Amino acid sequence: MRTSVGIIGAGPAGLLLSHLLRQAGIENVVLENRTRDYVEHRQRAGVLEQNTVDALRSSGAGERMDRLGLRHDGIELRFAREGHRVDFPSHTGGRSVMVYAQTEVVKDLIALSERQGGTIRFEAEALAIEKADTGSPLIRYRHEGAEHTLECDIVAACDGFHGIGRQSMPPSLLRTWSHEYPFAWLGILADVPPSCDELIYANHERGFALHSMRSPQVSRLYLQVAPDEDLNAWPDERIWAELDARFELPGWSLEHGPITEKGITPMRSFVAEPLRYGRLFLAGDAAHIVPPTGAKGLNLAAADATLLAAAIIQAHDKGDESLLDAYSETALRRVWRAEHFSYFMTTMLHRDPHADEFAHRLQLSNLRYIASSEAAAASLAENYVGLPVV
Ligand code: FAS
Ligand code: PHB
Repeated sequence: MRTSVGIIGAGPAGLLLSHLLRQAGIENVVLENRTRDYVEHRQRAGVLEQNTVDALRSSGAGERMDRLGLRHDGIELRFAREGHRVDFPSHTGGRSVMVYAQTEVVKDLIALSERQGGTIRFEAEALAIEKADTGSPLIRYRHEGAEHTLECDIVAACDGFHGIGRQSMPPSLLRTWSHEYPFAWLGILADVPPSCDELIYANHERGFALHSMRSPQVSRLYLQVAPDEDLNAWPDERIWAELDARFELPGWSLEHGPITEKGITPMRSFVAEPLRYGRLFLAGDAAHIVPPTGAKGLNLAAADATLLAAAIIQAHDKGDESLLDAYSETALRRVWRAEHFSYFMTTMLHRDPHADEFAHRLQLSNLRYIASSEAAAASLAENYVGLPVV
């Protein structure tokens, strides 16, 4: 089989890239090793920054998001038994975020591909990327028990942290940086209306907690736990008791309800450079990972897809490869900004079990500064809603 762009991975990066290329009339094929049902129900991100909202809307993929998504104009920082709201529009010229789960974005993009004659091969495992340093790269993949070859002009590895894309870069070319955190997140979905209209990020001496949501009927909540935490040690009652303790605020209480899903997410920062080798390009988690405290994972994937799509379209329509040549440097400038913001939010809000009381008081000082300074609040707001994709 032959196509213009071979895309590995039907996550946000691969699906948005495929959608944007199809809108521009550029043929592409997506190879996804999991089933459609699996990728549509894999619980991950919950917040879309302004750029992602704009990209979905402007490309005709935002109708259901605008119908079901929840626009959020701020977040609450909760610490020392106080709550302080950080407003977004007043600090960012009207920009905000949308609470709309990654699962829903994936469903919308797959449904659009199906309606518009796109090609997504599910249960198709990419085995190798070959000839990336030539004008005719190819992807070897297994589908329905047989091995196949997909010949392309360009390969986009949108195959996540454990995919083959990054591993297909020459080791002599690739440089990586990583940082592990001494904690993880225990996340739950609960059939109970959110206890607050907005997200609450809580710094408590017992540890970090996050109040988020999926709809007016479903809450999404997270607790900081040890990196090797045993999920079996967390019955529902213990989870609710710990959340109550960490969100404590006079006159406020957390609504409890049936927990329908629970899981533990490790925390790491990771960046690989460069994002290109010949006709092979990396996008999304294949190239970088952020701790979810800054709600940047999905949004970085979407920004990479937007940048890479624009570069491929310009090369295809005008024969001008200048954006393709600049893709790695342009994307990485944004990646490192999001890495810093995610590290900043994570280290300000989580209790490092190895840190001393001095570190904790620095955290409280930083939180009080954001709560009392327009400049500090504006800096958090503009990073949270997402700096323009340039
Ligand atoms: P993805 O990992 O989403 O997609 C890659 C796809 O490639 C997968 O479907 C995979 O099956 C496929 N693939 C891999 N190898 C393949 C092969 N050889 N052949 C074919 N297909 C292959 N971010 C937040 O902002 N907030 C959160 O709360 C949050 N929670 C998370 C929880 C978990 C458990 C994880 C792992 C991540 C979380 N993230 C969160 C980050 C997450 O949203 C990612 O940033 C986002 O999924 C990145 O999208 P992609 O780059 O498309 O990668
Ligand atoms: C979520 O709703 O899953 C969510 C929201 C904000 C974050 C991380 C996760 O920072």
